[in-house]
Amino acid sequence: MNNITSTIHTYIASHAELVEAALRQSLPTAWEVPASLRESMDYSLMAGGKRLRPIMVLAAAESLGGSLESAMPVAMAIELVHTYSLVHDDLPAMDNDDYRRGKLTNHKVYGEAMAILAGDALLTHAFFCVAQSHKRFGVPAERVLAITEELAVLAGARGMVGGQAADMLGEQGLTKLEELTYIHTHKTSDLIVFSLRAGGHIAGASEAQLEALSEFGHALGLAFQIQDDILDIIGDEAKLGKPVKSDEKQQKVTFPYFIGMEASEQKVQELTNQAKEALIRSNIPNPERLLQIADYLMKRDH
Ligand code: GRG
Repeated sequence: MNNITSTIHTYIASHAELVEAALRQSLPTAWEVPASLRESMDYSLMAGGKRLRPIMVLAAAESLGGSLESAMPVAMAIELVHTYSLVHDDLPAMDNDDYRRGKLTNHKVYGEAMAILAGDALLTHAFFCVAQSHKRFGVPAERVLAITEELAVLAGARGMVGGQAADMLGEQGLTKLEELTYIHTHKTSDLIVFSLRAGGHIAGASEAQLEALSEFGHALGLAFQIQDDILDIIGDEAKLGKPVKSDEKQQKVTFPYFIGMEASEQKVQELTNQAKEALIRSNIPNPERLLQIADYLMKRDH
């Protein structure tokens, strides 16, 4: 699996499977917690996410010679945080979505109160998993402490939650590309930056290597989000069987809304190259998988 000649698709699929297996075993049993809470957590955690963030933790650790086993608890933690954010984002008080990944949203199945609690429990379970990386896999305590602090910052008010709040407040009318970039940076890039730095911390990265991973993650996260916005429009066009008119596009304030589709596609390319250059310039010994992941994300169609 570590053989660089295996394709990036195989790498991603095999690592996603390892993450799935670890996540499946990680939740408290129905004996320990109310069965419906466990079911509600499990429902969203096992709903078919791409597992990109945990794969980034694992790939970053491997790029610096760290082991998969020691990185797995933190890989699980970031997927738990990502899942909680989606469960809460879908709630009636936020996006009010009925479907995610082709399945009914958590609150549609378990009710709003249980969906809120499941999100809370997924988030707190993430910190339990981070602590386990020291207790069960011997990751040095000072590295786990750094990971804990960065997770709290990058997932919290200064990170993803702040981005979500800015997005909500901006719904009244975003007028500048800088405002949208702020939202994307915090809503999307921050968890990606966390994933890469956490993998680095586990493998004992230097400050300079961590900085390169941050730069890579920041640019890649923005590229990922712009690509998401482009795919959204392409998806809408496929459903309608015709191009989305500019007044219809205007309902969603995204990069394509501000600069058009073609320039957005160029931006994805530019940011991906910028991300890759940060790694190539660094002294990270085995950056190949991370570089391949960047290309894979730029070319993805879902
Ligand atoms: C509720 C605190 C709170 C935050 C919500 C994650 C989020 C913030 C909102 C969801 C909507 C959105 C477009 C977020 C940007 C990040 C993003 C592109 C999420 C989707 O990530 P994927 O494609 O999802 O990795 P899967 O389904 O593969 O896990």
